Amino acid sequence: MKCVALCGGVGGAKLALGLMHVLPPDDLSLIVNTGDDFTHLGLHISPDLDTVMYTLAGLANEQQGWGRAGETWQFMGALRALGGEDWFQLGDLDLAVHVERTRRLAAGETLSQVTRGFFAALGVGARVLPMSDDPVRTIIHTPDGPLAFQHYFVRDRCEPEVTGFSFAGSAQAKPAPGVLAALGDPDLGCIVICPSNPFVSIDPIMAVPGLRAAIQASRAPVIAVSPIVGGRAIKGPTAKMMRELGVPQTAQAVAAHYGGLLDGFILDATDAALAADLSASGLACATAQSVMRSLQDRVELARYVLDFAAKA
Ligand code: FO1
Repeated sequence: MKCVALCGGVGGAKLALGLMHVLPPDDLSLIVNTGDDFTHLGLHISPDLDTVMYTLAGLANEQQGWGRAGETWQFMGALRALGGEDWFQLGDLDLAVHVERTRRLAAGETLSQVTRGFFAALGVGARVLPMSDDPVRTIIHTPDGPLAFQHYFVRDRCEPEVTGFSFAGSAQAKPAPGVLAALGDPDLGCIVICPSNPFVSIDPIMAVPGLRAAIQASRAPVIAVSPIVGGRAIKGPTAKMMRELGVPQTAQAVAAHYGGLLDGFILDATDAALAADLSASGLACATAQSVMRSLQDRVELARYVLDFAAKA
């Protein structure tokens, strides 16, 4: 079955890995959020593309949720000794990706071309597409003014109260090459919205002109996996953001956030009662083991999502 998955940070990369193990490489396209991207120390950093790359290549530091396993921090130590900015940790192995991506972009390559080159070099077969090759930057709005995403997420440790989001550059951004073709493929069997943060991992993708319409126009069922389990986010600030936005921290609220896009919604087994309520409201729901700890969990959830889509 051909599948397109929309993914952001850690939760998205985990399910993407499961999908990669279940589907032949040509049948899986990942559309990855680039709203977290920023320039730091003169380097172009693409965190969600890197989290997906390291995860699919088996190089990820899984406990940390970002960066590489077996990392060393000599560069950061030397940078700190010089009085350089050290709030954003760049490991010695990870640094090679940022330096080389920055060099290739400066030489005129697009983010898609750089991504294709890196994934080929690391032996990852899945088709991984940035949502856009144009700059889109997630801005976090707070009572004290707007914050760049990484300043909110890393420097300020997600502590500021969130009052809203905007995606700078989205109005001028075009879907990256291959994105609309993947979503418009007549043989597409499923569009998966991974259990990523709806606000800062999925909404930036939807903000790229043409993407939401392409998803709506597709005959393929759109299946989302809830990032909220039992009222809590599996990882990251999703539940805190919902609370601050006055949105109930429930899987139902996530389904409502995606509105009419969804043909199906998968909740964690602990939210079975919610699933019954949602099904009664007309949204096809199912429950599964959605907290992915092992590779087997990722593979089984991926298989479950695809089976659910086949029946939707
Ligand atoms: N997240 C942190 O919480 N602290 C860091 O120091 C940090 C460094 C970092 C370096 C490269 C990279 O690709 C990601 C990094 N992240 C870090 C994660 C980053 O903030 C991502 O945007 C989040 O994972 C959300 O997607």
